[in-house]
Amino acid sequence: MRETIRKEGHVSQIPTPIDLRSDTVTRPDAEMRKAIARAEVGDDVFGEDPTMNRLLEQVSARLGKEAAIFVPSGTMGNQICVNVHTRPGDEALAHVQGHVLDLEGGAAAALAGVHVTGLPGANGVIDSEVIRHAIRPPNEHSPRTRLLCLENTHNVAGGTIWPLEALEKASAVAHQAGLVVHLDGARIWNASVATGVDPAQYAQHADTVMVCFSKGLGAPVGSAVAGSRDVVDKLRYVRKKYGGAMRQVGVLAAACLYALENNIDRLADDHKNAALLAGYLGEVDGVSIPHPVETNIIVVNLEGLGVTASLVVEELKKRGVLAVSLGENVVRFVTHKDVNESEVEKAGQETVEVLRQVRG
Ligand code: TLP
Repeated sequence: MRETIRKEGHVSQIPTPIDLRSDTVTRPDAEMRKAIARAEVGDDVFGEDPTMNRLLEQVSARLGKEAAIFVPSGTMGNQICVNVHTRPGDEALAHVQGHVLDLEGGAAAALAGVHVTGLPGANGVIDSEVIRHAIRPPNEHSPRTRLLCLENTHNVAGGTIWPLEALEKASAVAHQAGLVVHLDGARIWNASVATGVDPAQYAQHADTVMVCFSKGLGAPVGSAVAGSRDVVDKLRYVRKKYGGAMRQVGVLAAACLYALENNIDRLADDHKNAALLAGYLGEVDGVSIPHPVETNIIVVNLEGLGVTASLVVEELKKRGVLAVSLGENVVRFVTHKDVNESEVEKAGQETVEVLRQVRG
């Protein structure tokens, strides 16, 4: 892909970067834009947006829940659930690298008054015994452990998938102790395509499930939370408080419906491309890929090279490849519908060269 720029009277061709920073960078394609243009709309705060109502019916059906609510971002979806499931002073449990704990601006503490305790777990999967031990017995000194947040696929652990059985066990331990279970399923579609497990099978083990349309599915904006009717009514109230109740949202819902109907199966291509890229990166001495590449995310550890992630990200940028640093020595690459196989191959070749060059 190339784009044309005009500078001082010249027309020159510069390569468009191969953007592997996130699947959030995907843009609505021509067909999705047509669906957006055709959308029937109404005021969603009055519950009168027909396209939104269709989306919510479809989301709750796909996730096997009674009802669903739309939110502008995955972060808001997770955080309204934290708020509804807890009282100020309560404790929530999450993976130590969980999005809800680490990547949402401290919102659980700032907005819900909840502290989130991070639990270890290989590839983002927390063992049910670890959860059992972390749940505090009720007493007048300790915070009340009220909520368990799980993430499938797990972003920072490299897009890894919760085995259904492990999810069931984790959820059972939490429920037995009277906790509520929330599933951050921002990329549940990727987990489902990679395993063949229906999203509703994952969702059945959680009281609320947040899903995103704006990542690999390619919608410009939008996430939803599904759960019981009662919990969704409570979420509506908190969404309003957090500023997430919107008006003629049918234009967004149309994009999300289009994404659900057309862009799920093709996630398999992103997974193939991620495996392809991992193959290139794994060739370089000193570079390790600490988690299995099961979906569309590749987390690369550069400790063995003795160089920082930010240096590698800078060098890659000069060669037209974009990735993000997830820490001093960790770089993340994400494949998605706006990068094709040959671009991924090119990115792989450039990255191998950069890694060999910076190692000296
Ligand atoms: N993740 C983004 C960044 O925030 C890191 C990304 O580029 O991957 N849950 C999970 C598992 C996520 O990966 C994300 C976004 C969210 C929630 C939040 O979604 P948004 O960005 O819509 O608030």
